[in-house]
Amino acid sequence: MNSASNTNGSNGNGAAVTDLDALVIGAGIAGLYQLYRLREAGLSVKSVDAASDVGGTWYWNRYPGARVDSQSYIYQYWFSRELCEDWDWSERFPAQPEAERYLHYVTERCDLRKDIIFDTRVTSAVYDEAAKKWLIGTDTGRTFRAKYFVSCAGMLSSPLLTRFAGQDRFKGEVYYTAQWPKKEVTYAGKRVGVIGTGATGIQVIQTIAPLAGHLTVFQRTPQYIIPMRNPLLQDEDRKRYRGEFDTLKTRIRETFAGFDYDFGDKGYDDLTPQERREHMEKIWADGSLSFWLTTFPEMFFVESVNNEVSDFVREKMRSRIDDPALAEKLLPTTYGFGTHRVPLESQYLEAFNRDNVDLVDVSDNAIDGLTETGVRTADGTVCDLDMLILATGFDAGTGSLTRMGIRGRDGRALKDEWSKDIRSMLGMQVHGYPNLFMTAAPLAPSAAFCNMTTCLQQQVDWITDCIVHMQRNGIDTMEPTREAEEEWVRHHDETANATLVTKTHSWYMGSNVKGKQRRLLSYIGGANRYHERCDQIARDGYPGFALS
Ligand code: NA7
Repeated sequence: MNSASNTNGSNGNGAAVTDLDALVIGAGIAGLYQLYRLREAGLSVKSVDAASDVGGTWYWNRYPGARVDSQSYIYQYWFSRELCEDWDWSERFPAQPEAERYLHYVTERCDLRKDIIFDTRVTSAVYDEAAKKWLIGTDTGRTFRAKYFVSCAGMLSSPLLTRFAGQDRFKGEVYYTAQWPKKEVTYAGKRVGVIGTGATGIQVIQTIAPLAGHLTVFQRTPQYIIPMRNPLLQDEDRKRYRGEFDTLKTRIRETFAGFDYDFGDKGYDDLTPQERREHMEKIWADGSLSFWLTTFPEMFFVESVNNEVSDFVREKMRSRIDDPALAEKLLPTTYGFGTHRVPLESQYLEAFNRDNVDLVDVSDNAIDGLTETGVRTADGTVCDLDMLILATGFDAGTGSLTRMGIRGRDGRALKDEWSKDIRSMLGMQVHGYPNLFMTAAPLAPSAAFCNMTTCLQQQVDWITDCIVHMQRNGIDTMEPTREAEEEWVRHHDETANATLVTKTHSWYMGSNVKGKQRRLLSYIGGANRYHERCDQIARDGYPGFALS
């Protein structure tokens, strides 16, 4: 197999160019694995990352309370039994430091660090049609030329930072959850404000409520939540999941959402009201995302079923809030349970029962901007603060790719094309961008409806197989045909539009970013069905793709 890595060309401006077979963007879960797989396949490959170390999501999101919502023994790599044998997960749902340590462990064990270039952000990636290669520029001035350009830049890695008028004027401390500093942050005696009550904001709020002098939570949309059951893992637990390594490895690719649990055999209509209640109570007690992803499939399609589940969750939530008036603010009523990301939590609602925590409802009294001293709402009230924490979300799916300056055949720009129409083939390639491969990109199962590590590894495996196929068969370029891409987009939209998910405002639909096209970003037809389809395409010699 061809393998070449050298610095022997120039980018036309006289600067040296590093020639590679493949450049991988990102050194998070997907990027590390992609680097490993391509290197094992004999390609010359490097990874670049804007961060100063490995970890991706778990590098940037080191905010207080950051934690994985997938079970640790599911949230891991499956390519090596030894990695699993030699790593002891300490909790059912690991906190950020442990997830980050795990990725460091894999990096060292697989000797990946030597092929990763840190503190380097891609600023341009232009396809050279004559050379059939990508020329990739970075903010450090370093340039790469590669046949394959593989983005593992993450689905939730482009944070929405500037959200409010006068944001620079605030004189207190400001922290962004997605760019949390490594230094210690203290809350004692301080008036702290948190804007955002998504999965991130919830983790922050429940963690710092007992630490802050006073905490003010600015909530625009209340969340349905599931209490996390998070026991410490014992030796017998670790022995059990290690013993099930092969079974689990197969199982997670066969379920709807890439976990070890799945919908049961009986649907909603097969059960009596009493049985439905028992069914919900039983899954609720598991304290995991299974209540969202396995209770009733009908919940995603049928409004009456969704209402019943939503009522159940609201009832559970209400019982934990002391003040009935506060409960009305904290209980979601304008959308159905599960139609956007359901966070797991620990003592989130109890935080609002504390004397030092206030909720400011900004749903009909919007945040107007920041002043020197705090947050001003539309009614003119200013809430004075010493510290403001912004947990205001991401330009999901598209953001990490559109900011890279990607230009494909005929000078087309991905940013322009996706500003009008977010399209892809299986979420892994885009027509007009030969040999650009993507993980966690729009129209594939991802954070929304799939355990991230399952989907990412499946995509990396598929991409690697494509690249190996091309290398073995002397194929220079691969890109989806317009027709095949159109067919995938249609299937994706039909599947999405049959669900209630497309009726709810959230980052899933891109509606959290002004002007962004409203299209479900993640494929909701099932990670298992998606996986089968991808495999079938590979087995059939890649129909729907132009290989030349
Ligand atoms: P999310 O889920 O997009 O949450 C962002 C939060 O910020 C959400 O509560 C927003 O309210 C709120 N927000 C954003 N802009 C404003 C303004 N202008 N005023 C008030 N509130 C605002 O991001 P997360 O980081 O929590 O989670 C992203 C994913 O990361 C999560 O789903 C997991 O998969 C991991 P809104 O709901 O828009 O009314």
